[in-house]
Order: sequence, then structure tokens, then C-alpha cells
Amino acid sequence: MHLSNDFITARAHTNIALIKYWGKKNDDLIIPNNNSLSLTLNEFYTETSVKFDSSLSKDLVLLDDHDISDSNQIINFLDIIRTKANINASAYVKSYNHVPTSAGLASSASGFAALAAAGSKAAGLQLSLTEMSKLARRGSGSATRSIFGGFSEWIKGNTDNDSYGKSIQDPVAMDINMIAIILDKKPKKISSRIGMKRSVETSPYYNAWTKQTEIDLIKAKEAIKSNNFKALGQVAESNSMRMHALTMSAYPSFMYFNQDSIEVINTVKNLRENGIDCYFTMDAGPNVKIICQSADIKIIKNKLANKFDENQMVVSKPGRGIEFI
Ligand code: 2P0
Repeated sequence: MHLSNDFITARAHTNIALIKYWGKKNDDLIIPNNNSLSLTLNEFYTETSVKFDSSLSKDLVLLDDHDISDSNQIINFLDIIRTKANINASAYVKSYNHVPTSAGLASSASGFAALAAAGSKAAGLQLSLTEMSKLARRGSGSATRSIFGGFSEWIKGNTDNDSYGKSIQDPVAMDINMIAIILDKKPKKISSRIGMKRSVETSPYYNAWTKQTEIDLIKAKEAIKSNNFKALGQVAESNSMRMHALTMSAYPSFMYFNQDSIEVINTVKNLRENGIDCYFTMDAGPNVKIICQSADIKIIKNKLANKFDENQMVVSKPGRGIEFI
């Protein structure tokens, strides 16, 4: 393989699932139990530069200028790239998360997507987007979808070779925004990796989840195809609550909501009762993302302004897929 002499830099945007990934059938290869579907966002992204250098004695990994070279998840991922490229050299990785007003939404999705793109190219591999997506998946499941812009789907598959992301629609045709309501920047107490495993192993509702999610996915894809914002919002909100029901029905039970999350959810429902077409989705933490159309952003932010600062309400639009810069 021909190693690049210079750093290779890639940018990946994070994504928020409208139909969630929650549970694996293979923990090592990160093969999920169900397909998922997401919107890549323009405001949150990671830029990562990688160089493989045989004069280095070990991998050096900097995230926002902090040394995180002891991260097993990243070193293992670099090993996967080295094996694929048949090289031994250690890597120098410099990564920066770009999140407005340090929103605490930096995610492993944009991080591993950017590392897969920059790392594979720096190692001399020339991967297609599908192959890059399979590689990103080995770092973190949600990264599979961040290779693509707009709406993308992660096809669950069964093996390392048939579990990958694909573009559903990019650029996005409908007017769709996500307002991330930043309620807590602290790392979550129960990581999604541990939380989803506990849900698979102990929630009596887990089988119902996988069945229902197949139905939700069909509805979401139809809504995207027919440009139906309302139908997409409705199914995304229901699917998110079904995912959270798995945390509450696990043993020991756990919850990602806090009091502010519930307040934002109730505000969204109240706005809807008053004719504002908006929906919510939540991931493995208390932050709520409000799904809305451009004309309603102002009224939604105003409604929340008595409780939250302007910099706690970050508006995103659809973002682009992986880019080399
Ligand atoms: C998703 N989440 O579809 C779901 C919904 C959070 C809630 O993917 O174990 O960091 O690295 O594959 O991708 C977050 O989990 O988990 C996630 P791993 P990941 O976006």
C-alpha cells in the first residue's frame, strides 16, 4: 500500500436517527437488529486528519487538542484499518469537533465516519462510500449513516459485508429542520452501547420493537418519497418513544429523560395542539431535538425562550455527506 506522506483530512457531519438503531445481534462486528434511518445535520461535524508514519512508536490521537491515545475504541479501529491495508505503521490522528457554542452534541457518528474516511485514505485504501460506511460501522453503529448526507438508511444485514449505509435522499426535498435543545452537556451515565445491550437482554418488549420498527421504517420512507413532513414527524416521534420504552422496561430500568426533557416534550405537544406542526425525537441522553419546518422555528424558540437561553437552542438543516478537505 502507498502511505500518504501528508495528513489526509476528512469532514463528517453527525446524524440524528428518525427511525432508531437500538440493539445489536453481533457486538463485535456491530451488526444491528433492525434497519435505521437518519437525517445528517449541517451544524455539527468532525474534521479529522490522519497520517500513518513508521517512525512513530505508537498511535498518537488528539481530540480537540487533548491526548486520547489510550482510547481502546480508537486504537482497535486503527488496527482494523491497518489489517485492511496490510500495513504496520502507527498513526497520528488529529480530530476536531465543531459544535456551535460547545453544545455537547459531539457524537461518535461524525467522529468515526471522519476517521474511517481520513484513515482509510491515509493508509492507501481507496474505498467506495459503501465500503467506507462498512468500515465506519466497526467504530460505532451510527457512524455507518454519517458517510451520507440528507436522509440515509443503515441496512442491517447479517455479516461484516452486508451491513452498511446508503443514501435515501440527498439533497433533501422537504423543508425540515431540527432544533437541538441542549439540556445537559455531561457524558451520559449509561452509554448507548451498554443501554442497548441491556434492553436486548432484559426488556420483554424487545421483539415487539424490532417488528414495529420495520413498519415504522416503511412509513418513514414513504413519507420521504411523498414529501410528507407531517407523516415523517409523526412516525419519528412514535419510534423515538418506543425506543425509550425499551430503557424503562429493561432490568435494571434506566431513563435518558430528565425533567427538562419532559417539559420540552410537553411544549411540543402543546404547540401542536395550537396548530404548529412540530415533533420531537430523543437519543441516549436528555437533549430533545424538535423536528419542524422553517416558518415555525421562530415561534417554537419563542415558546421555549422563558426557560432556555438562545445558545441552548441550535437549529440545524440537512447536512452533506463525507468530504475530503
Ligand atoms: C441511533 N443511537 O440510531 C441510536 C438512537 C442512540 C439512540 O446509535 O455501540 O454510539 O457505538 O454502535 O452508534 C448511539 O449509539 O452505538 C445510537 P455503538 P452508537 O442513532
